[in-house]
Amino acid sequence: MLRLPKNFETFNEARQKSFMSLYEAKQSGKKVIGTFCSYTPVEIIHAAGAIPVGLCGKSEQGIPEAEAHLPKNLCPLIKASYGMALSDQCPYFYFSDGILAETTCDGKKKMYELMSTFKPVHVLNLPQSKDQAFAIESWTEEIKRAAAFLEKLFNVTITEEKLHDAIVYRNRVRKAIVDLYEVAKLKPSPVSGYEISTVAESADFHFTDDDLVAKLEKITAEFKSRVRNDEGRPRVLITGCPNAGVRDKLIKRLEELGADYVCADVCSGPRAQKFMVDENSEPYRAIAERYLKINCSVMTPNTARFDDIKSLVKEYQVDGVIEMVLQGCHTFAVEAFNTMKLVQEGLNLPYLRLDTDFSQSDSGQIETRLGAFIEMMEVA
Ligand code: BJ8
Repeated sequence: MLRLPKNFETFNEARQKSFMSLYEAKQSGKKVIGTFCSYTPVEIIHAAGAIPVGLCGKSEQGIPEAEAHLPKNLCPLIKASYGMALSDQCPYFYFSDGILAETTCDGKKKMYELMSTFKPVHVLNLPQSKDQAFAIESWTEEIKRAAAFLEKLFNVTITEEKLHDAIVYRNRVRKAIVDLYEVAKLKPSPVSGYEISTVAESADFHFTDDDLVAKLEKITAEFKSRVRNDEGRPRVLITGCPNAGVRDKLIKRLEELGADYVCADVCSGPRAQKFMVDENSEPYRAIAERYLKINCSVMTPNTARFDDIKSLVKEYQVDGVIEMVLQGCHTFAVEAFNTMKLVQEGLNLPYLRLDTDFSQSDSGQIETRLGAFIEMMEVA
């Protein structure tokens, strides 16, 4: 009989429900692998018979505990992720049998060293540049090495057939998520971007045997059937660091103030979800190729990100771009200079950069800047 975490009673209802579905999966013998990055090839986790679960910290919770071990000026995403794990406050980390981590930014890869003292952690060495010929070779080998870690951890064999089934399944889920995001291409979008992204992100916490794809397709159809009459609201693309930890003070407030959040150039958004794994090639190589297409600022150079922003602005009929940079994230902070140039000079659109963390202390200041930004945008 598995033990519930000691602070289980303090979880809110939604969290308790999601945790209980994972608890039941564990009771039935399922294994769980925690992940922290969009570069983690989840197909090998499925093929090992385990459930992948995204573990990134999304609030201030865990940060005080993390700061006992980590520098205060580190990125809040890293501190919250580590602190939640360390203090047993993350139900998903609690039930993870192991972690598939990656060498993305310096803060994360050094944090994993500390995390490995209380959970089995395997780190994939992600190439820092995807344009070099050796990148695809070494990344394919890294994915095979991670698969071997899972085989050993769970005493299973990842067959080519299981890997193929996992590839087909994840492609279907990705396609359903892209279709969901694309509801916001309608003008006006029938649903708020806050609502769309809430549903899209909840797909990461699907632990039951229900058909996730069917569920997403049903919600997408329902969203498309909605009618909204408030035309003339400016349409915004948000780019930069992952924004789950600042959703309320940024996305929710932006929409309450009168703009529509229609698109995200972030690693969990349509930009990365649109890449599929080739179902007809050698599976490890095909998986490696798919994940290396992700445009994250940890890569150098990362020029394809700017091509993506250009296409997304056009496809989603965007009137302005907001870049959110988390405190201590050097790669996105440096790259922001080029985003600003592209948006202001190349696309001739208003650009707003917000540097923030997971605290609420700057909510008022952000609200004032969002209000002024909305006034600058001209609705096409
Ligand atoms: S693919 S965006 S999830 S690395 S943790 S880099 S915010 S300093 S999260 Fe990321 Fe993978 Fe890229 Fe996406 Fe900066 Fe903070 Fe590092 Fe961060």
